[in-house]
Amino acid sequence: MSSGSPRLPTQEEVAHYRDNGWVHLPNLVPSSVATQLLEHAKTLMGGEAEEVKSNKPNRTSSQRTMWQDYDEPSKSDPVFDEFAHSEGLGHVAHDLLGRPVRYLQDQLLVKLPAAKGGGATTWHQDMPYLPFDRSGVAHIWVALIDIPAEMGTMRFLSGSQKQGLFGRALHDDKGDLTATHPELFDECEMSPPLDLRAGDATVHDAATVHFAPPNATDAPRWAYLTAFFRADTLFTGAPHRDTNAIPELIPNKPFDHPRFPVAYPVR
Ligand SMILES: O=C(O)CCC(=O)C(=O)O
Repeated sequence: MSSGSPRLPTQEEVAHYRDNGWVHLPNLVPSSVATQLLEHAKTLMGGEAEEVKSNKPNRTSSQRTMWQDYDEPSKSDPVFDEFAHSEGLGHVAHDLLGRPVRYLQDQLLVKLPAAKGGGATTWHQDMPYLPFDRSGVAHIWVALIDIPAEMGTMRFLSGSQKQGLFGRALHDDKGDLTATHPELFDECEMSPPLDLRAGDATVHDAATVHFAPPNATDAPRWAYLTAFFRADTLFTGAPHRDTNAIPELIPNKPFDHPRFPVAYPVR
């Protein structure tokens, strides 16, 4: 991988993350690293992200418009493997959470132009989907190209991570959180539209309510997500695609398994 580990968040950025449940990290990695990851993403997914490798049978029709997604590129591509499992990236998650962290997963999330069928990522939290007994999960979402707001950068309800959990909003027949919990949009301030440069990131807590508008440009939006969680989290035993195939995981025990290594501090 071309030189350049992620930079660490500043004290102000850490404070912003803990207070608001999200933070914008300009230049988290050099743009050359983003460009290298983009090249490898295109090799895996095709130049227009026409290859979708995930197979999620319980996905709703609205969910299918949100992204062309490719799960776990780090399993098949050494450049993603090196980046996702780097000590430097674990260190970023550690500093934001203020605790030792384990690696959870990675995913390419490409939002197609609205004119080609791409839709909004509807308002949701990630936490209700996870088989974890406690909060403290960071999603690091890196722009692999320049992503202006109109291409679909995320918006967050600041402070919503402190309000509780509001259900599996991506699957709720009643609609997303604007329909089921409209009060949240009065109680929490919405983050501003963000223009990201290649190599910039947003990081959000899995309990933070978030959304991304449809991609109003004519080019695909290329983003790469890695996720980290508190190393002392216990497994609840609930079904999840990242844990279903791992019989060694025991409910009410930590995730002591090579699939979920402690990313920082590395012993
Ligand atoms: O890429 C997107 O549009 C949304 C990503 C997201 O929901 C997440 O990272 O938790």
